[in-house]
Amino acid sequence: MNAAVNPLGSAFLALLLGTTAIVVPARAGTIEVTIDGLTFAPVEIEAKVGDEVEWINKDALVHTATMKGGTEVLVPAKKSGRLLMNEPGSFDYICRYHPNMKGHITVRP
Ligand SMILES: [Cu+2]
Repeated sequence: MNAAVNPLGSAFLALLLGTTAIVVPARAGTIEVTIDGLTFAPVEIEAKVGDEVEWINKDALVHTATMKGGTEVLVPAKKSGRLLMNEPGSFDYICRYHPNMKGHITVRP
């Protein structure tokens, strides 16, 4: 292992030096949550910072994924919506229109 050729290492260095840098985590991925019959599935997901969560709405109703604190993704009927996980933490969310719809995202650093 040679730290000098680690691309993340140089990104961190750029950050430390105050250079404008867009850090793209090496293994960013997409975690899919299906909405079907007014239910998020799976209810509990785990992501890493830099991952996106995609909600895929199979219902003929508009839904949202609304986090405590205000971040909200609109998920139109038969369409999908995405959100970049840019901070670690533990987030409960609901659908604004159907508050019985509940989900949870754990975002690891
Ligand atoms: Cu809804």
